[in-house]
Amino acid sequence: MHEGGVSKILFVEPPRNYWFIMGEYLPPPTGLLSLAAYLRAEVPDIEIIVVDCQAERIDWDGLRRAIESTEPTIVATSGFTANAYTCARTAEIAKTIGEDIVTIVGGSHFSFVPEDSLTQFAEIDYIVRGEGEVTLAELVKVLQRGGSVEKVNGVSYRMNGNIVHNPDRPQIAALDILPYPAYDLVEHNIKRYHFSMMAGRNTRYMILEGSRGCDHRCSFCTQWRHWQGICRRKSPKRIADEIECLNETYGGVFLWLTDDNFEYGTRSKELYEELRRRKCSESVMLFFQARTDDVASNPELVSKMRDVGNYWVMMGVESSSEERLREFRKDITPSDAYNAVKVLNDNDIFSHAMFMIGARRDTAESIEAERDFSLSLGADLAIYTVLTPFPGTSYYETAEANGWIEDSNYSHYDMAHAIMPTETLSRNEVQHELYNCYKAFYGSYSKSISGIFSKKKLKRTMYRHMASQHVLRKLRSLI
Ligand code: B12
Ligand code: SF4
Repeated sequence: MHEGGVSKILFVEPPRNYWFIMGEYLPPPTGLLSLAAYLRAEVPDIEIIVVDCQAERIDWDGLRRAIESTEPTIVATSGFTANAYTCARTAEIAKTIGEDIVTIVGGSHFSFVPEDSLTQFAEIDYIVRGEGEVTLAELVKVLQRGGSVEKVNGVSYRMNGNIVHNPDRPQIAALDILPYPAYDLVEHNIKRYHFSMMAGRNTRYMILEGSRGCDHRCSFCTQWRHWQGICRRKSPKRIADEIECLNETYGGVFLWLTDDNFEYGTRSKELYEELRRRKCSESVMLFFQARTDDVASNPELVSKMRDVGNYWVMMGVESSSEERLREFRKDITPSDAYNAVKVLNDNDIFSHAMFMIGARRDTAESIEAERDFSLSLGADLAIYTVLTPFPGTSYYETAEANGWIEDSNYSHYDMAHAIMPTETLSRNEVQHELYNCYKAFYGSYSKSISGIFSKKKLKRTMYRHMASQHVLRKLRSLI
């Protein structure tokens, strides 16, 4: 259809709202940069441009002008569920500028609902499902040089009025073969990337991948399914090399590992050995997401990672109820949470605990118990979220089959909007309970004062920033 004409691809990070619960931030578009790097290596004759609307303060009209002036033959963008409409709008703008511009989207949302998305959004030509690098490169080659799209595994598209889903593509065996994300394509923006609440407005924030996938099977989580139930890890040497490159070449200091489950037990010894030999470990602030059981059972390794720059750990505590944890298939206990927070606090690592309310059997009483539990843990930060039925999760299948989903506006699927009622609470009451959780955590005057004047620098930064962000007021406006 578009044979022979492809020569310029524009990767777009569209205008988006930030997640107000964690204050103000500006993240680099790491997923797009990873795709761009692989494409550049595989299809050297294609011109690649990345436009990051947030960093460049470009609104929708500005994006239109950017597409007009760059005259791309392909526009590609990425989104998870809460961002799905911004991807469709990007594709729509491209199509109004030129019907021949090929539009491609990917990411964890579109991968799970390709049929619905192609039905709903006529402006999207191709959906790349699952891992993107190899599929995108093959698709671009076919579009550019001719060939049969039917042979490109991992793609969904329309053909002769039907929607076609080519077979899934096997994933890359070893992640170390991937080139480093193409941060050079956004070099002019790098000084702008920051995460105010976590590291301050002037600390350079960058994101890097240490692994893809997870060996666990939590019912509310899209990640393990997105990566075909397999966990692949980069080697410790490769991760350390990337950390060093981000720090020394680009000045990255606050470095967020995308790994959904860092796994101290299986990886930190070697990563520690790699990092302790490098100068960058003295200046980076590493952020990990980890499981409470793993942190609790590996205090020595946690302590070692602190020595090489791991300052902040976020853990999915989820609930104080054994029953709820079983329902979530989370495979942890509430006492893991106490032990894990203690390990982090003892090692002067910022302890960040995530909780989830709004499960089907939650009541006002059970949520109050969860609130009390969260306050008793002693974590530096508690973030409360609402159980959200993301397409692709097993929870979604149950919720859909039982008719629990009351809001199908994907832009509300940000874990701050209540999407479902529980057996005893209306959706609005769940929303109110979320507000009550934050009020309990941030609302007390004495807690805020002790946070603002805490001995821990990160805690002071966090409380000072959050005090200026009016999170409670914003949450109240959702009720
Ligand atoms: C870093 C991160 C953040 C950062 C910055 C994100 C950003 N750039 O905006 C912050 C902290 C701000 C954040 C916020 C949120 N996040 Co977040 N975040 C992540 C995290 C950890 C890493 C993202 C990343 O860079 N991955 C690495 C890249 C390479 O992977 P990828 O994006 O999946 O891309 C690959 C493929 O999917 C595919 N692909 C993707 N896009 C495209 C596009 C094309 C054209 C093609 C061909 C292929 C393709 O190819 C890529 C390479 O193989 C992911 C979890 C994860 N491990 O991915 C969660 C994740 C994306 N976040 C999630 C959520 C829910 C949120 C929040 C809504 C709430 C919350 N509780 O955190 C907010 C919303 C923010 C907003 N309003 O936009 C969920 C999304 C679930 C879903 N299905 O919707 C995830 C998956 C976490 C999870 N465990 O569930 N997040
Ligand atoms: S919630 Fe965490 S532990 Fe559970 S499957 Fe998802 S990434 Fe793995």
